[in-house]
Amino acid sequence: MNWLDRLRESLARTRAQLTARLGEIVGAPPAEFFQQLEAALIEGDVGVATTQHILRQLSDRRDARDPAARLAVLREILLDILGAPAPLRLDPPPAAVLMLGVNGAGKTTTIGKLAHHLKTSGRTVLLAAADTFRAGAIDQLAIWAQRAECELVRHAPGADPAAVVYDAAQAVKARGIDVLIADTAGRLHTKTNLMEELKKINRVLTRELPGSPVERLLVLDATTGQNAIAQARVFTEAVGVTGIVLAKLDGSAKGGVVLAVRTALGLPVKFVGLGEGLDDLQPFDPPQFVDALLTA
Ligand SMILES: Nc1nc2c(ncn2[C@@H]2O[C@H](COP(=O)(O)OP(=O)(O)OP(=O)(O)O)[C@@H](O)[C@H]2O)c(=O)[nH]1
Ligand SMILES: [Mg+2]
Repeated sequence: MNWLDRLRESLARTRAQLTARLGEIVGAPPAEFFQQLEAALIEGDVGVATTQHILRQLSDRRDARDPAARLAVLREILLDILGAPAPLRLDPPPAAVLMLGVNGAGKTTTIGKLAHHLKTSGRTVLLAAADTFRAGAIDQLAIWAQRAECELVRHAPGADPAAVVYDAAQAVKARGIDVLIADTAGRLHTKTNLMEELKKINRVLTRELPGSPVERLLVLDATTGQNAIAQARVFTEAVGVTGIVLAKLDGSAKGGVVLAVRTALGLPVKFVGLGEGLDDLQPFDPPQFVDALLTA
């Protein structure tokens, strides 16, 4: 199956909710069309604010009064919201990627998949096991390092995560490795001390890799829907998020949260996770996404 088919399959449940409904209502009189579209978007977890934004844009467009043109106009509006693709900043090397997110969002799995993706595109990768908090977290990352065939810097469980990141930064500089990816402990975004620890890790990275791009990717679980927005706000305030990875889009009926993330936070979605395998991470492509969402 190619990437587009995988994406379409992953969005099947969101699409079933949205597109089937759109098909039924697209020829309806304007008032009814808008009312039904609003309900469909809210159910697809597009969020209230983003839904209102979409409806406002749509009602401002004269060409959307023609039922035959409605879907095409809607497509344009969604594309406008999502903006241009936002690739990872990795140059000049060594670059760092700090993986953030609440417990179980999909950070460690995303790191494994991202390492594989980067290696496939010809970059060398080193993983830093800076989740020293959860039992088993270091071994879990070690398994991914093996699968993706990349290097790993680890300390003992319970060690200072900032010290792991410090050693990893020295290692990428000394060995000429292109990308350092740091795992972090899942944390309740409400725990202040844990957020402070994250700031420290981030400081070490920027200090030890001067002049290097540091991506701070927030992994959001697509199945949590609107709650993801609240999480993103807190991480953004703590360390300044540079992009979103929307994990577990496969099987979620809430793919619309991609749009909410973009309008509510102004943050680009950089990758989507479509499963638990090495190949299941895809750079986010707005036109592909909108087509997979709207085309039955
Ligand atoms: N279906 C699916 N499952 C995923 C995806 N990404 C992660 N998972 C699963 O989600 C669960 C949690 O993933 P982890 O990568 O361990 O999450 P984490 O954020 O590192 O969790 P903590 O370290 O506990 O904070 C695992 O069972 C993963 O296999 C995805 O894109 N699709
Ligand atoms: Mg983890």
